[in-house]
Amino acid sequence: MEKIIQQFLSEVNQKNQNEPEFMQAVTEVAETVIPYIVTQDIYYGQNILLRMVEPERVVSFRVAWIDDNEEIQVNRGYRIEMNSAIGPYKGGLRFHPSVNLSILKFLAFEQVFKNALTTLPMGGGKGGSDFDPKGKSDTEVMRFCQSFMTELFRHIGPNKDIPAGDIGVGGREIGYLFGQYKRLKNEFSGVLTGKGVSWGGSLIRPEATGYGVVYFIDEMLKANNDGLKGKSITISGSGNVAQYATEKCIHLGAKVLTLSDSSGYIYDKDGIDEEKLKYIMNIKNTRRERISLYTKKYSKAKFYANANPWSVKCDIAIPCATQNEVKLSDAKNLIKNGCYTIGEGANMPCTADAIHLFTKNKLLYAPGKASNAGGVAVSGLEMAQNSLRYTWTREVVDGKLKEIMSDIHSSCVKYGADKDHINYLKGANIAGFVKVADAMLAQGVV
Ligand code: NDP
Ligand code: 2IT
Repeated sequence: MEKIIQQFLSEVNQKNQNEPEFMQAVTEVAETVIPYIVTQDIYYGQNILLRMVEPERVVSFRVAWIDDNEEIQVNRGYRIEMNSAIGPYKGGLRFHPSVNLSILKFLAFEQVFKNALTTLPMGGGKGGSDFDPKGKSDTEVMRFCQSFMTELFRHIGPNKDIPAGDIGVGGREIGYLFGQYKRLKNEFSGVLTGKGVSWGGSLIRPEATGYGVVYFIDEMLKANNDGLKGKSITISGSGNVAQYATEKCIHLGAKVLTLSDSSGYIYDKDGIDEEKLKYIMNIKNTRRERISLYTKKYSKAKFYANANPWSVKCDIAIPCATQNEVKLSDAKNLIKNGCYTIGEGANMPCTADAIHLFTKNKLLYAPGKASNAGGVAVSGLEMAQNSLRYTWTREVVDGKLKEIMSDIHSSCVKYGADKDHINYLKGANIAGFVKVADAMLAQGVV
């Protein structure tokens, strides 16, 4: 088995050199899915995984724009259209200086499995730019978004490819992107998700990823006759996902001790309550400032510069910032301090060796493609509402989100049950694979 997996990976690596994040995501899937494929006559010999690692289409384009000093800036834009077997391409846009082909291909690849898990008809894609929104004025961000969409619009559409937000792309950016698409196409359509509620957005979409990850953790705990009440939680990040994961933890009676950004983390041993969270939302969403400001208002809390929160003692850790933010040494610290549950809010936040350690120690480990699927699931519900030209209430959308997260948990259990343990990573990868592979087989050699 080891040999078959290595042969596959070396073939993929040959074609994708210098793409470490993409290879990391493919390796994790290959290690869990190939052993399953070889036991299934319908999949074996069809080279389905080999087809799945090749994007259906990759677009890269120039984004020129003029900054406030009237200087011409040039960024690179991308859209990876990975797989459309079960629906139109769907996935976020990331604006961050680190963005490159490898990162977007890993995100698009994971998105294919994630979207399949949601039970909704969405293929997988991802895009973005190396543009850094930090320190830019609103008008600079607007000009950038308009230039970006002036090229992207020809590749997307409500039945073709539906982008959304990700790191650095929130409500403000989706607004500017949507406005430009509408001008260029003279069409008001559900071409993007994460829209404002008064212009086609869905209630609960801003909350969905953060709420969803906590619903998923709750399902894992319930399966072990456990619950969130009274648990101490460490969360990284302080953006969209981290904020609403914090809110849901508070609602369910858990104590959130930490949040972070790229400058460091804050530790509040009394726990972050709703009032404190509101202040964090003000710092991050309105003032677009650093998380360290928190300690100016709440002086009992401490700020640790250039560090992550994984050395803080907790029961549950929820990484919600970025890829590879939990390394082997962090995993060791977490386990040493008694942490027994990890729910990934971010995409691929744990390195491969960190995951191996969690699995070896039988922690409850939820991979992002299962546990953070709530965001894209509610994006799917936004698309459904746009098609119906109708809006559902908060309660209806939240109820559907809860049901979807519970269904994803069941799929992971179905395909991930080992002797005395549920391997959620294996479960998520195989369940996602089966759905996409069946559709690809039915549609011929494509
Ligand atoms: P935001 O841009 O709202 O927030 C990102 C947060 O992570 C910020 O606090 C940011 O700090 C921090 N961060 C980003 N990059 C780094 C880095 N290289 N090192 C340290 N900290 C970093 O993004 P989201 O909350 O939307 O996304 C967070 C994660 O969740 C990403 O992995 C994303 O792919 C994933 N995700 C998001 C979904 C969504 O619906 N938004 C859905 C599913 C997954 P700073 O402000 O200093 O940059
Ligand atoms: O990683 C993700 O799932 C997202 N950034 C959300 C994608 C979406 O289409 O809502």
